[in-house]
Amino acid sequence: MNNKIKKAIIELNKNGWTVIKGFLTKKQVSNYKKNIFEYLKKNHLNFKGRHINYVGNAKKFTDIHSFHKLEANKKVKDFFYKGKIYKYAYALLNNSKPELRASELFKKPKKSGLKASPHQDDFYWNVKGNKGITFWIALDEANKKNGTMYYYTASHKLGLLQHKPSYGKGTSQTVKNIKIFKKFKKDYLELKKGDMAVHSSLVIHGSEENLSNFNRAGWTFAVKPKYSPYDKKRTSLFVKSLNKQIKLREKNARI
Ligand SMILES: O=C(O)CCC(=O)C(=O)O
Repeated sequence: MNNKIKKAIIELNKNGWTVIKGFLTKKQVSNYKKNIFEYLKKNHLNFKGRHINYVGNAKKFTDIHSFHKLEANKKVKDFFYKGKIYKYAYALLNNSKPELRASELFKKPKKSGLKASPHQDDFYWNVKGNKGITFWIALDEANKKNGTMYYYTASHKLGLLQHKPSYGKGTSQTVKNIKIFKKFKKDYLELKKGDMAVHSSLVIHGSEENLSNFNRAGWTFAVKPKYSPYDKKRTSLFVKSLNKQIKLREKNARI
C-alpha cells in the first residue's frame, strides 16, 4: 500500500473526509470531461425523474444541474473497476471488495448551480452498516466562490441521523436537527482540476449555490462494500419521499 493511500485511510477515519491531490492530470480531466459532456449532450433527454435535474424548467444541456446515472455508461464503469480508484476503494473499505452503486455528475453551472443541503449520503443509499464511501473528482476548480463542498469535520462519528425532505433538486434529504452542526468545524474544500475528495457516507456535507462566473463540475463514485446489502425498509421510505418531491416539482413546473 502506498503512502498516499495510508494517509487517506488515517484522515478518512479521523475526519470523515480526505483529499487526494492530483488524482488525475489536467489532460485526463479534460478528456474525461469531454466524454461525459458529449454523452450527456446526446442522451440527457432520455433521462427523467430522479436521474436528472436542471436548474430551471427548460430541459437544456447547459442547464443540467446534476445527473445521477453515469454508471450506465460502460466507459465510466470501466474507469472505476479497471483503474486506480478501485485500489483506493478496496483499501479504504478495509480490504473488502467494492461495489459501484452509482456515478453522478454534479455539474453545477455558473450563475445558477443549486445548493446541496447538509446531508449524509447513507440516508440516500440505505446500505446496512453505513460503511460506504464517495469519491468526488473535481472537473473544474472548486472553491468558496463557486459553491465548493463543505464538510462538518468528524461528524461521521455520530452515526446515521434523522433527515427530512429538503425539496432541493439532486439532494432531496437534509439533516433534521440543525443544532448539531454547531458542534463541528465546517471545512470548505479548495480543489484544483483533478484533485479528488473522498468522504464517508456518514459525514455531514453539502454545498452552497454557484452564483459565480465559473462552472463547478464534480464527478462522483458512490461505493459500498460488496458484502453489505441494502436495507429494504429504509430504501422504501426514502424512495417514497423522493418520488413525492419529484411529483411536486413536476406539478409546480406545469403551473
Ligand atoms: O457536488 C455537490 O455539490 C454535492 C455532492 C454531494 O453531496 C455528494 O457527492 O455526496
